[in-house]
Amino acid sequence: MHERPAILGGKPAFRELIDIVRPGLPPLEKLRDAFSEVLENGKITNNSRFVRRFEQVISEHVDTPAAAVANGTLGLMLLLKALGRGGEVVMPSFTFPATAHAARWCGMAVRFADIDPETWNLSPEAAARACGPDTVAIMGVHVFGVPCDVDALSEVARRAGVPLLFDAAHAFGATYRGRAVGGLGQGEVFSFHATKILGVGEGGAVTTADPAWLDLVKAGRNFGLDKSGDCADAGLNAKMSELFAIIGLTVLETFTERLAQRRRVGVLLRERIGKLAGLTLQRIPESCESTHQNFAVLVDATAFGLARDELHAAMTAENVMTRKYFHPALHTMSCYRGEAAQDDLAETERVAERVLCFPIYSDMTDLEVNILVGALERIHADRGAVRARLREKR
Ligand code: T4K
Repeated sequence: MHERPAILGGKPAFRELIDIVRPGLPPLEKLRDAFSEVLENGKITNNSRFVRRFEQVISEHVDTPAAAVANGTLGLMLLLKALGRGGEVVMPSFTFPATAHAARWCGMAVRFADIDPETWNLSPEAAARACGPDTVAIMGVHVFGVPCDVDALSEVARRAGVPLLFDAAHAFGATYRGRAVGGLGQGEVFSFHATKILGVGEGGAVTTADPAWLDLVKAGRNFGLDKSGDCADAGLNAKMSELFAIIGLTVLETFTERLAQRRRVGVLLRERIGKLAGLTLQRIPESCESTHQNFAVLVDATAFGLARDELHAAMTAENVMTRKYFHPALHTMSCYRGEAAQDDLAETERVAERVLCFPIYSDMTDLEVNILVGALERIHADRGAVRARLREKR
């Protein structure tokens, strides 16, 4: 007889809970010299040597000038503030709240447009429909590290006469038609949160080829102070810490290898998990290289035999952390429900109601992949009994 899923009394797949994310932080000895230098000379913040070096290396990676910031959310706010006016920003609702919150904090309205049913990224057709006289920007999100349809969105933005921006929080290292994410929109924003592929703790970067925007972001991260000591606008304190920049520089030394490892793990998970009936993978267009920031599937309750939340409960019993990124969709959240015009967001709702993310790390071993997939297969094989047990528990 095959082993039973943990939810039916079998042994959990993992002895202890495995996190959805395992940051790839460097060992202390790699950081010691630079940390000591900073702790001894006291230059721990205010865009000193390591932050400046970090943003230089980031800009070399993406071939676009960069400004380091304290986190991705503040980066989004500073980029939107550089547009300099109110109006409406067209964006997907299938994203992390930070994308919309940034616009809200800048006094801009949010106009949600639907996503592509296969890539789960902002649909160019829906974005075109959502653009109107108040639109001041289109903000795509490279969801889970899969680049948006940049060419089609560029055309929509060109026709609407507004800039195309990207929330690239998940996508440092991703490419679109051989070009690095970071240089695809007129402005893009990375997150270097601990959970991200280039995770430093807290951090982010705004990349833009527009020198005026770059100056505004750089002034904006430092209270709005310009070189003459004047504040043309009310800025923020969005400076990155030197200590996080040191971690970032050290992580960057091995970033290319880690990204390649992660892609290998991503492809393996896709091959294995994609075979199970009722689980749909995010489409990665051939022209793109994803970062595999998150490994997400859509769970079709009928075809898989369990609904998304049932699978989540069964995986939790196996000591596997899963997450519903991004559920609930933003337009259903209390703070956006009242937002004026709403498009038809049917695909967003379909995806948000079914999505489930599984652990993925650059250093995930083949054994870990086997154990994880094995648990999933056992749950699928016993889906009828699993469902009955979960219903009893309710
Ligand atoms: N745009 C998009 C599309 C985003 O996804 C995000 C952030 C942003 C913008 C804003 O960027 P930042 O302002 O954050 O730079 C996490 C992150 O806090 C957030 O950065 C991220 N997206 C979002 C998708 O996920 P939680 O609430 O899910 O994290 P938490 O604390 O539950 O941890 C998740 C997993 O990570 C666990 O397995 C534990 C592990 N972990 C977490 C932390 C904080 C670690 O191993 N180490 C850590 O230090 O939000």
